[in-house]
Amino acid sequence: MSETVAYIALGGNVADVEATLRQALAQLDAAPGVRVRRLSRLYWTEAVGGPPGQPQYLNAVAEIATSLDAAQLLRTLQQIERSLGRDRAREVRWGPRTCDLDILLVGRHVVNEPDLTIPHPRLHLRKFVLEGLAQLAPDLEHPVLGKTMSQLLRELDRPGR
Ligand code: A4P
Ligand code: MG
Repeated sequence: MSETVAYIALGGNVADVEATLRQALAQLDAAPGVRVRRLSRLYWTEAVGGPPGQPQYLNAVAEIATSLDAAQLLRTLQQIERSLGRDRAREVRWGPRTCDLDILLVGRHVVNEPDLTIPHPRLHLRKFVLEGLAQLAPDLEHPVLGKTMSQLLRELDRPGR
């Protein structure tokens, strides 16, 4: 079966986030059709958006190899989020959460469905995602913007340029 390399963003800011993110990774690696290949370092970041005064987030990016298509991968991630106690019905947009798993990139695929956008629509705007991506894959090109992950990160470090 053919495998695609994909990148997943992990983030959370409630309870013992490091333990939660490590459980998420273990579940991801155990899911049918998914292998975790590499993990960026785990890093603390200031909350972006959402209600004021949220605690910092712990973020990381995982590189996986998968035989799932993007929709199946999204369902797998949402199942893991639920099993780790995430309850979307009680959440504020961009507010505190135990574990958020987002699909950043799936090979060079471009998906524009009502419930799934790949590359992740805010990937290039967010340092908390690009830091991990640029660590794992600095020369990887964004399939729509045509810039590498390290270029995108540099551009965020120099706003207005
Ligand atoms: N969806 C569409 N495209 C994707 C994709 N590529 N990956 C849909 C995952 N999901 C995707 O997501 C809402 C809907 O997006 C899903 O039903 C899915 O069909 P969600 O996880 O329920 O809600 P969310 O996470 O609050 O929304 P979203 O848009 O993923 O939020 P963001 O933009 O990821 O922001 N600050 C720091 N420092 N670190 C963080 O990790 N995270 C957020 C969440 C805000 N601020 C943060 C952080
Ligand atoms: Mg999400």
